Amino acid sequence: MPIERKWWKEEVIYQIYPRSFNDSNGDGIGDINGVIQKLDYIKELGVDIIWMSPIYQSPNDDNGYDISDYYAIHPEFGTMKEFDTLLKGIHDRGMRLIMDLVVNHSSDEHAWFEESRSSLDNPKRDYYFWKKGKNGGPPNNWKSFFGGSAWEYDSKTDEYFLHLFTKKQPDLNWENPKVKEEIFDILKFWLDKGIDGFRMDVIPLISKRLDFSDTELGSFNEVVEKVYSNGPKVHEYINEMYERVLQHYDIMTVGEGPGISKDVGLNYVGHDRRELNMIFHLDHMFLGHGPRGKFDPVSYGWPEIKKLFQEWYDAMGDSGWISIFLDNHDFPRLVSRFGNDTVYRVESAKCLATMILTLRGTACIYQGSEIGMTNVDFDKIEDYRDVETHNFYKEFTSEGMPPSDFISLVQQHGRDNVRTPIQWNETKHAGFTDGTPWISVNTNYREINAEKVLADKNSIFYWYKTLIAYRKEHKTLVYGEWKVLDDSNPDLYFYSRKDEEGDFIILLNHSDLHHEASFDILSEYSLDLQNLENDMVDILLPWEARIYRK
Ligand code: ISL
Ligand code: CA
Repeated sequence: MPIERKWWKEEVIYQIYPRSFNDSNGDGIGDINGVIQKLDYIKELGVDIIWMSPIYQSPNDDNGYDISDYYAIHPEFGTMKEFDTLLKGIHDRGMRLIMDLVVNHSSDEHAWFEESRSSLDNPKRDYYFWKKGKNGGPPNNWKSFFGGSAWEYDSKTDEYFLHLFTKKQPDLNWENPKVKEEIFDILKFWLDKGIDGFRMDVIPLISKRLDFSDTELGSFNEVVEKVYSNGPKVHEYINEMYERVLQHYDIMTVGEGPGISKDVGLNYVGHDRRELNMIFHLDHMFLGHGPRGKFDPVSYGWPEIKKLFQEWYDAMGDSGWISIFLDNHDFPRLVSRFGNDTVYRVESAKCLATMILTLRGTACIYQGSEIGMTNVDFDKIEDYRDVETHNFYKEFTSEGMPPSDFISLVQQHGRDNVRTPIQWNETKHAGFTDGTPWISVNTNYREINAEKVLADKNSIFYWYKTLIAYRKEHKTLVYGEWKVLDDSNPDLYFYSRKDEEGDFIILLNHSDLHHEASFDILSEYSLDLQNLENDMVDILLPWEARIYRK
């Protein structure tokens, strides 16, 4: 069967982390009106689909990924009326909006949980997972993603509740049909408002292994994959969501997939599955995570990254679909992690952009990548805001790690690297706010900002714009077969995209070195795009990217 053509395969996603995007009223927090003010900027880039991280009512223990009312906009972001204006502004510009759906867990301040915890026989008790302790401790040895036990004791009823994330994010019990009804109602509410789909937070985690047995696995990633993710009823639940709700709308869904390996990916996105349209698999994001996760790093390089891209391409075949991305609000800035954010910042940002927009999968760009924003180097724990960073700081330093050692790990791997305010211009606080930003602006904002890239036709911004337009013009880059042509040099990525409509070769140099590139086949092609000025046909400059066409 030929690969199916769908708008959500062709369009490009741009992720907004609203807290850090643009503050319109001087309270230091990015907001809906701030996004509205920048819609023309987003449109200028040429992207089609805006994914907004959560803007619902939330105590903000995990910046909105802990929702206390799924039907309300958090006042710090604005009002429902402003949301409607935003949605209209997006649609008027021919773009779409997808919202974050966080229904593996709610906030502990959600009315459901407040009732649930109030007594053993409360009708909402079974909205969450409550268990008796074992040997004076929690029911099992499961650990939370953010450190410590995944169980929290509640003295009121002398039981523990499950929270795979922070203790303010209790896991919802999808076994309970009433919970599913509540969730389907939430979906319908937002879809009926006219949004264009959902990014589904940790969706493979929604079905639990109900024996809650201890795990003997030593690495956290393995625990996620084999114990937390891909539970026995996960496909039943997602399929039910599809049959009951999703299929009735012209929308897209992308599941965030911690624990979804290439071996089970198609179960979520195979074209006949009636589940999700695509997944953000995290395999390449989790590269470098040691047994205890990101703050326990191990080394890796391009060979491992390329191997994963190959495996996922092979696993999806023409049936399933993934998104291609190199960072988001949970992982370091792509140019700092995969590129060179000092000497070759611009070159490497463009080179990585070329990869994102020429592999097979829906390209997803995280806010600030188009400016070339980098990681931050805050050196005090007080400068960080992320609950993950603070929890692991306590855990690791209490075990004896010197605080400065932990901080250097955070500077490389922490989530606040991507959560500093967007650098709009060189005025105070980078033009993000007239007040005091909720998290400090990266000190490099005078050098790196939107105003600067917009004024320079050779900037990263316009390279993205060119690539996005090029990909739209040449659908072969969306649907065409992908083939690695020569894998002998680990610093080079050399592949083709081909179908009956077109024939392309992409040549990328992922390194700070010059490399020879005398491939015979290139003589049959003409050079269409190149990220740097270089007349030497057979020599690639550091981080050079070229697109050839026949
Ligand atoms: O960043 C990670 C931990 O180091 C990832 O494992 C991340 O926690 C995981 O991918 C799930 O992320 C999603 O759910 C979390 C939320 O904190 C993240 O922001 C969100 O993307 C809980 O809702
Ligand atoms: Ca604000």
